[in-house]
Amino acid sequence: MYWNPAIERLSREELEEIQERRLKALVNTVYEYSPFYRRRFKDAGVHPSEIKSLDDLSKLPFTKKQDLRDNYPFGTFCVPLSQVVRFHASSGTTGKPTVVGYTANDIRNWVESLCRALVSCGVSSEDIMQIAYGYGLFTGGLGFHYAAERLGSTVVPISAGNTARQVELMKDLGTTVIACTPSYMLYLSEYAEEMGVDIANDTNLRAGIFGAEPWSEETRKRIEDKTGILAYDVYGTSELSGPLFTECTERNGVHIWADMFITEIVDPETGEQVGEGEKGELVVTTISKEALPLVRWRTGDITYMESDKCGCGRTHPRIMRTLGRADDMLIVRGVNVFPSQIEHVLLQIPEVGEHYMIILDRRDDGLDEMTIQVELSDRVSIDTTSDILNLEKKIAERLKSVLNVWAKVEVVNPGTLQRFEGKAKRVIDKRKI
Ligand code: DLL
Repeated sequence: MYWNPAIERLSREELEEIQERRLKALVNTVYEYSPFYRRRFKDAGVHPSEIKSLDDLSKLPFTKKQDLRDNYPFGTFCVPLSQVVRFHASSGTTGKPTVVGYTANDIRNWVESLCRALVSCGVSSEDIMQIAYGYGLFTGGLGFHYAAERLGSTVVPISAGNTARQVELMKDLGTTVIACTPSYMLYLSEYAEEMGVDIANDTNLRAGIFGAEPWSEETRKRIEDKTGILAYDVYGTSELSGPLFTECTERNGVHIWADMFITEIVDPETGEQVGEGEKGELVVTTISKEALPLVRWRTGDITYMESDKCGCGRTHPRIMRTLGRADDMLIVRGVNVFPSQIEHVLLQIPEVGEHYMIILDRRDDGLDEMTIQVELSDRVSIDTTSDILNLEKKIAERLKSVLNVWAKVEVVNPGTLQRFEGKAKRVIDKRKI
């Protein structure tokens, strides 16, 4: 099933033709209407007239989160505020928030993008969708809300949190699809169990659309095993509009709609484009946004791209599961470690539960120390101290073989570590406090 079959199955050549046309229009618009971009282009010594084909993309300067912060709140907008119909904003925990503005067309295109995505993972007007992403300035709730309604699905706009109510309404209203962070789904399924509700047998839930934070294949498997649903990945960032892209039923990467976005993967250090299938930072140029168009937006997310035609028949390129953000990378005793690698190792060990915390500290002798607290799975019973010690040793050895750095492992009882209703925060870096 397709939402927009004519566009979703365009040939590569036709898509490139659209991209080229829209890219030329974009550079002219931003140069004319945005003092920020005009200055940027001048500093980079490039004029819109030099952008003649997609190959010229790399002549353009990058745009970064700091640029939006430096020009807070509206300095990067390309339309007068009278044309802006909505704002969203990032939480701003690490500085000024970034504000995103939308024209009526921007909202329409955002909805179009997510409708294509939702249909590609099998959502239809028959579904009852429980939207458990936060509503408000965060883009998750309202993004899903508008698209699900446009599809004709029945929306349960419950927002994040209030977990007992989530379980109760899921049962009573017959929710078939849930949208929330994967960490919240883990918590919700555990909570349901405590309430005596078995999601697999006592509810109609059949699929979940999970994203807004990195998650591994192992987490997907754990969620699916616990709840009997199919778990799909959804990717997006507030600056690009919000949740925009999901996996299709092939579940082999997230389709990025190439008529609206041009994607590149670059080496995060040098900014040079890398080859097909090589890992690097995702850079996106928006070719249909009006209020806040982004030229070569550095997402910070590390992934790789596949552009061969997908088994679902869609021609738009796919990005693979993101490894995390370049700035999430931890440097422990000089070794680069992504939290997602730790999750990958932990959840392959059957005795281990789904919840973990990574704590970094600096010892008196100046060396970094990484402690990983992980819960014992509620499905196994290990009682003796020596069994726990053996398990901790096994986990530490597995981690060392993948990460190349030792971690101190502490196995704790099920239910003792913090749970999250929105994006999980699993790293505490005391070295920075
Ligand atoms: O998280 C938008 C969103 C809402 C996406 C609901 C999906 C579902 P921001 O708060 O701006 O926007 O955070 C964007 O979250 O750069 C990634 O680092 C991370 N992220 C989002 N989706 C995924 C995913 C929303 N599927 C930042 N896998 C991005 C890994 C993800 N990381």
